[in-house]
Amino acid sequence: MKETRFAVAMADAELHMLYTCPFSWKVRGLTDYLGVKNNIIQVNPMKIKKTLPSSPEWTKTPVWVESDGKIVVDSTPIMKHIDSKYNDGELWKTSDEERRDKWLEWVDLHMSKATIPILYGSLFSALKTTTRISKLEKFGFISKRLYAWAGFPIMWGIIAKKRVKKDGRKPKKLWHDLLSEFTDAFEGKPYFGGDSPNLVDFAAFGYMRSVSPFPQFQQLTDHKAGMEWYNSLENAIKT
Ligand SMILES: N[C@@H](CCC(=O)N[C@@H](CS)C(=O)NCC(=O)O)C(=O)O
Repeated sequence: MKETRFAVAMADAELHMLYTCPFSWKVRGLTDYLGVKNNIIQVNPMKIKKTLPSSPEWTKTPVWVESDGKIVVDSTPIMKHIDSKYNDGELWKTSDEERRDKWLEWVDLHMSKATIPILYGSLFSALKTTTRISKLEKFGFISKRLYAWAGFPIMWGIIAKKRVKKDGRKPKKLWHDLLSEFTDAFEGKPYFGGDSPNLVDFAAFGYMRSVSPFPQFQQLTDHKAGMEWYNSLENAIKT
């Protein structure tokens, strides 16, 4: 279903993304699942404002550019756009719009806030994260080194500490609670969307997927229901 649909569609849409950006992964998981071919433009994190095609009005990743030049911004609207254009809106259709909308909002509100604490919540994990990010992202020669060493005290000391304190839970506990709450809403099915995933699944997947290149991901792997969902979605995306 996926390949044929895209075979007739345009081949050169662009996804401007940061490799470690959770919002970018919401879109990337979806395009991979649907088989929507696109050029992935990995943005230099230090040059976002200068290089994004949506700049200066919108200076955040992800940004989606259609082959006709139409620019779509903001991860959730991008997901809806892609599903509607390449998939007849199948992943957005539901018999219970209230449930879908409520949970999409929940995912965007809560899961988005859980990535920073787990990645930067302690000084050591912050160091591991910035070092890894400096390797994964497309930095320049100097900014790569600067980011790895100067980035972690900032992320830990200023941003993550405040978030962890505000929530009150350890980052691992926060993730486990969120995964339980989310998977409990599946009503006995393998996905939020039922027997197959829908856009709410892909939104949640993006947040979790963005943590996966980091060693802290290990802290999530003992959440049974969460991992079952994550792994089966990952397999569905690959096949
Ligand atoms: N609501 C936006 C948030 C996007 C966002 O905050 N992206 C981050 C990277 S993960 C970014 O580009 N930050 C740069 C900035 O805020 O200047 C979405 O869902 O796409």
